[in-house]
Amino acid sequence: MTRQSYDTARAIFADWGVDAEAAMERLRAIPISMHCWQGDDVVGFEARTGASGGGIQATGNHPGRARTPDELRADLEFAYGQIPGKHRLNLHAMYLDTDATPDRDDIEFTHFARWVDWAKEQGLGLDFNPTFFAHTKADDNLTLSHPDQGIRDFWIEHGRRSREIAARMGAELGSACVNNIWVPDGYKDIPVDRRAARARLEASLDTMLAERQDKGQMLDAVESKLFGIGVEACTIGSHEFYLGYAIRNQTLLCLDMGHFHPTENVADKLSSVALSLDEILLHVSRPMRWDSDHVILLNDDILAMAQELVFADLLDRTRIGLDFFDATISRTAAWVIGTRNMQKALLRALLLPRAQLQSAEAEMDYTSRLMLTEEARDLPVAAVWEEFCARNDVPTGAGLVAELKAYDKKVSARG
Ligand code: RNT
Ligand code: ZN
Repeated sequence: MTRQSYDTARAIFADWGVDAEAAMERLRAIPISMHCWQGDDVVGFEARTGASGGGIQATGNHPGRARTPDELRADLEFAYGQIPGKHRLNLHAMYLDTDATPDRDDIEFTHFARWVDWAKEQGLGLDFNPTFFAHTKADDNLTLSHPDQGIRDFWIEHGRRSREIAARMGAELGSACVNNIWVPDGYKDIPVDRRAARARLEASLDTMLAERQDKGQMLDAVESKLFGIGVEACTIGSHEFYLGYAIRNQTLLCLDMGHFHPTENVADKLSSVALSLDEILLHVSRPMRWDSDHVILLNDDILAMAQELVFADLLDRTRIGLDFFDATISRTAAWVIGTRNMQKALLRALLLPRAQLQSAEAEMDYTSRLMLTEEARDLPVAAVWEEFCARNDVPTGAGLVAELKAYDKKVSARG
């Protein structure tokens, strides 16, 4: 597409009362927190002492998995190079970069210092997550709610240290680091004392979060889930559990799009939870039949999410994180396509004739609302996206495909 088609598109949007320049400017200022774990199939870089395979599984055997922090950083640099704008990296505690071999209750900032130096160099913000899975002490699918006090204490210490690391990351980078807590805790078969398990989880979280951290440096977030493999009957950290917890403790609530019943509309939840919470964290994902973590497509779910963020004025109160991992395709292509899809969805939402749509609805003129939403689908969003990419010096179309393929080929010789 050429400059001319952008100018035409801009004029078409102007006819609809939409300022394409303002939309691009807004989009440019929305950081997406890209998750490190798509790059290596959620394996991490721990010395394998306490580590175990349990918890989260990526499926597939596409060649080119990053095996070291240096390989992962190289892949990330490539990926960010194909994504317009400045973004963030979401690190998990098991991605430490050190010759030391600390167990999870022994991690410190120094084990992540190389990531921070690199983030400074690249102009990236960092987010963080304690890792409560892939460890022998999580093999029962019980961590912070484990009946054994010793195991709970081990994980509390891990979480406490993660918060300190996150705070230091935020301080070093001058941008608050979100520290997101997700635990796999639950029961395969029907429990008889859900209350006790939830009381233990709450008490552990309270201890873990007791130390005050500067909100300008780090923000706590808690992530709920409906069910997981091996915990079909009961997840201790359910949606209701964490919604209440987040409200009582003024943490962020993390809504993962794969963590609800497949017919639930996660976009619909934003305006409700926002009434009781200052900030929200999203894990944008694509569940297929269950929490399968497929690469996000530019589909209705993602468009609805983006539209809610824009129309409910939630962009400034929402941290957009991604959470998907597919090991059957190029991992770098997965990052790039998924992240760009989130941006495209946001651009599409920013380019909708919001004032007209909202006033039609307020006047109960649902016919106009329908006409507008459906006619707006044909607006030349692609020309604006093309222009946005050109201005940000990243390829589109065949050029992008060639870049993604070449990089995938380059890393395919990795063992
Ligand atoms: C698991 C949660 C969690 C993880 C990451 C790796 O179901 O979605 O967010 O995917 O922490
Ligand atoms: Zn998640």
